[in-house]
Amino acid sequence: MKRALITGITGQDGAYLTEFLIQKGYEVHGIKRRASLFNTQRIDHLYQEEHVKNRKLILHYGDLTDASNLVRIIQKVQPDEVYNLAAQSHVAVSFEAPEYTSDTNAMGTLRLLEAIKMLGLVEKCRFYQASTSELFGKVKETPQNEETPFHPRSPYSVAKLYAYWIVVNYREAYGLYACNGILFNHESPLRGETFVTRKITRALARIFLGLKKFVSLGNLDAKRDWGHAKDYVEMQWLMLQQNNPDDFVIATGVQHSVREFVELAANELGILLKWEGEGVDEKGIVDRIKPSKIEQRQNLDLGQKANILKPGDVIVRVDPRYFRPAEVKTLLGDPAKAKNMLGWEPRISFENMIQEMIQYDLEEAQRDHLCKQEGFKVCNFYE
Ligand code: NDP
Ligand code: GDR
Repeated sequence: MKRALITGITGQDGAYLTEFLIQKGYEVHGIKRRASLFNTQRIDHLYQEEHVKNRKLILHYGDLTDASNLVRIIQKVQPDEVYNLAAQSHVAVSFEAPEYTSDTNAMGTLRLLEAIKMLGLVEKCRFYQASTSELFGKVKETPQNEETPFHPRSPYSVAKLYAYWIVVNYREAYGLYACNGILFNHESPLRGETFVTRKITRALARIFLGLKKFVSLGNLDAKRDWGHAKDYVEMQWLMLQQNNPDDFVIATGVQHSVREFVELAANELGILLKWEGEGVDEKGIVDRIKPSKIEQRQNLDLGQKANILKPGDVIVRVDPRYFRPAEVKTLLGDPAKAKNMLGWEPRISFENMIQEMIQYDLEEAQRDHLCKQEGFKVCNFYE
């Protein structure tokens, strides 16, 4: 039985990858951070109590900023494959916490690689690094592939650039089987609530149920190549199953703007939007409600919801708080190498992904709606 160690197991990709590897018959070990509240919600359904024999998922406390603890865990686990998914992964936050972001995303990667080398596991252990399309930043050519020059635009991506090259270096210097997956944005119902896609689906679902009036967003014209996380974790595994290690761009090859994402998500709820204003005055205004779509949602007991929203209501506002000091305006990937060499095709369409995210967030919002109706306090979440 193969043994995998996943850093960042409590995150979006960590959860999907754990599920995937367990299905493949792996024993999965994960590093979780000590937090003052539980932070394992995304993988709780896979967890088994300590006394269960032959457990498939085993968690270890740890942190990428603590080298001795990484050495201890790797020594104990003796992994066949390490997936380094842990990161301070929010680009905007990296401008506010640049040093911590660099320590985790750049030095954390080095610490893992050094631990593998020091423990004499270079022959046994394969290494996957969560690299990113943010490396392309201020893009030099479109679409971006493995040969496109990098120009990172944030402390997050500068740190990931170091991680990218130190992985290449350990491959060339020590013969470690190590791969960079240069993944473009990938989303799902498990996406963190402050990334733009989940922020939109979550907010629109809450607006739809009358729990919130409007959502504040930043640059609506930013364009991304958005795929589904479930499709992308399969790639992370595939990269480690080849004869030779290599780096791969993983993307759909299709691009949408944040504005289009908002429109499609709203449409999924039966809301047609029109846009008014420009720059920081820009607003998304309810133009029409589509009764047929609302009917589709009758199972959620939303009969009266169409009345909560009416044409003329402003449900999206642009707020300069969400503009970034240096923006990545556009990203579009060319996944030809992964398609040819790994035989990979994304399966879940952009539209189906939005549908799934809206459905999930509607169910969450409905729970809060019921609580509110019963007189319980509903938390106002940060964005
Ligand atoms: P998430 O933000 O959902 O998850 C990040 C994970 O890293 C969490 O488990 C988090 O723990 C953990 N973590 C953060 N800091 C540390 C630390 N110092 N020590 C140990 N663990 C830490 O990210 P995703 O799942 O979306 O992304 C996975 C990886 O892929 C990240 O490295 C990201 O930068 C990269 N990436 C993501 C893309 C995407 O579109 N999702 C695209 C390209 C690259 P906790 O739960 O406690 O916060
Ligand atoms: P990104 O994802 O920065 O691409 O990094 P995010 O969803 O945060 O932003 C995408 C684009 O949307 C614009 N935007 C907003 N972004 C957020 N978060 N909140 C807003 O209100 C908002 N309004 C507009 C942003 O300016 C940006 O242009 C993600 C992370 O998962 C990284 O870890 C990963 O490396 C890259 O994707 C690929």
